[in-house]
Amino acid sequence: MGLFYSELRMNKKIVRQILLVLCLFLSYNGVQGRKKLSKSEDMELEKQLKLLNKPPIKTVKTKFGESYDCVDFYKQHAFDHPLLKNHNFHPQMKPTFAEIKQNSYGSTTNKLPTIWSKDGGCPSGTVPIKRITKDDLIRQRNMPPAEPANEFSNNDIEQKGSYSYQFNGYKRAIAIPQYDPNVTKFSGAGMATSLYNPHVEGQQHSGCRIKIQHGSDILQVGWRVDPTLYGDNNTRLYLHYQTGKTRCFNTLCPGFVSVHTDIPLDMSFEDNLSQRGGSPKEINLYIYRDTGNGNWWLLLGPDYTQVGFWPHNILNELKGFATNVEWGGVTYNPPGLPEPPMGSSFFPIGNSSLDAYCRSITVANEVGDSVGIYNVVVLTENKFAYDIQFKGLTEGSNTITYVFYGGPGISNS
Ligand SMILES: *[C@@H]1O[C@H](CO)[C@@H](O)[C@H](O)[C@H]1NC(C)=O
Ligand SMILES: *[C@@H]1O[C@H](CO)[C@@H](O)[C@H](O)[C@H]1NC(C)=O
Ligand SMILES: *[C@@H]1O[C@H](CO)[C@@H](O)[C@H](O)[C@H]1NC(C)=O
Ligand SMILES: CC(=O)N[C@H]1CO[C@H](CO)[C@@H](O)[C@@H]1O
Repeated sequence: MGLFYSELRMNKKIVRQILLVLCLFLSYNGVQGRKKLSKSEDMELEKQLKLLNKPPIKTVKTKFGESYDCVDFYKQHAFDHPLLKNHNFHPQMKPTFAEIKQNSYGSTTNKLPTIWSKDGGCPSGTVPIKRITKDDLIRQRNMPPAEPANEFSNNDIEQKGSYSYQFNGYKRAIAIPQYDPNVTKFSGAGMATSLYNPHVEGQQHSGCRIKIQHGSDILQVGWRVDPTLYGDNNTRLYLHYQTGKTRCFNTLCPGFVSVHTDIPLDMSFEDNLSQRGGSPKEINLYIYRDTGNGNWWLLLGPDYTQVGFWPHNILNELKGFATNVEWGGVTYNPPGLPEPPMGSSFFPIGNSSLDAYCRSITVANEVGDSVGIYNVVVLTENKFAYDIQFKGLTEGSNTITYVFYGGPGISNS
């Protein structure tokens, strides 16, 4: 028995080493490939860069030393979308929401971080955009396929309990609202999420998000550690939308219209991360549909700062309401490599200072009123790697809902 196990371990070790060598070889080839770009490939990249990078009015720096271009509102890449050619948007645009109920009380609420150096951020009438480099484009060619778009229903989850099959490399630990006949159409969702920096390698990524969906239209906002997307291991904000054959992150393809001069969609949270056992650092994230015109807004922070919106006319099913909402963690591992850690990298035990969480989860109903969610159904796609639990905790005179999620992934040792 002992021999068998140690042999197995040995084999695993060898396999891992082979994989590692393969990876190194592949990435070495990648670097070589970079030098060997054919002339036409190179020209294609230059063309893409020219489309993506608009001439800046000014370039500013964050306190972490990253540069952002301040791009004239009207020149942003969003407006290269064929359906936005004749838009009448302007930098002072505001949504016309029914009042959003302040539902994110609690002692750990943070103000939105200021990310700019002491020289300040972008001037009004502009939006901050990270300049894309050729290396970014080459690296992003290795982005995995999008997360499968199946919509979980309460029935699916209750019947199957825990999915444990390989899901195209994606693993989720998520909560969805329990079916409520009074709220079947959603015009938004929100949460406060604690910020962590799970360790990822190679093409793995790990994060947490809100996802709202109707059929094959999906909008997401969250944070993630994703070196393939970002070229570093920082915990960063991300947006993703998919509709028809279009799927894209942040402003890498046209669609999302930024209005805020201070908030880049890929902003780093590197000095505002939670340390396990300490008081959690978090950010409030909301996606709300403007009941007036059907545009979907991204709001951020405890004051619902208006960052920008997905115009309704670039969407299909989400021209109307969402039929599904998810909160929770997602990881990706390329085939043959282990699952990375998720959240705080530990299985949740129901303590907000030890576990990663989504708290004060809300939806907006058909008429746009924000509704706290007190009953959810939870799903873990690999219960050996990740777990999730839902809990209401009394804090002062309030009950705060927590979706605790996370786990170590499949350990490498
Ligand atoms: C749905 O709304 C009706 C009428 O307001 C109410 O009586 C009922 O309790 C609600 N159902 C649920 C599940 O909340
Ligand atoms: C991210 O972290 C891994 C593991 O520490 C490291 O191997 C890799 O070089 C880092 N990637 C970047 C882009 O910094
Ligand atoms: C949660 O964890 C913290 C840090 O370890 C500890 O101080 C606190 O007592 C725990 N809370 C509960 C309710 O167990
Ligand atoms: C939102 C938040 O907590 N922001 C803090 C991030 O960290 C910096 C430096 O530690 C603080 O100055 C911010 O207030």
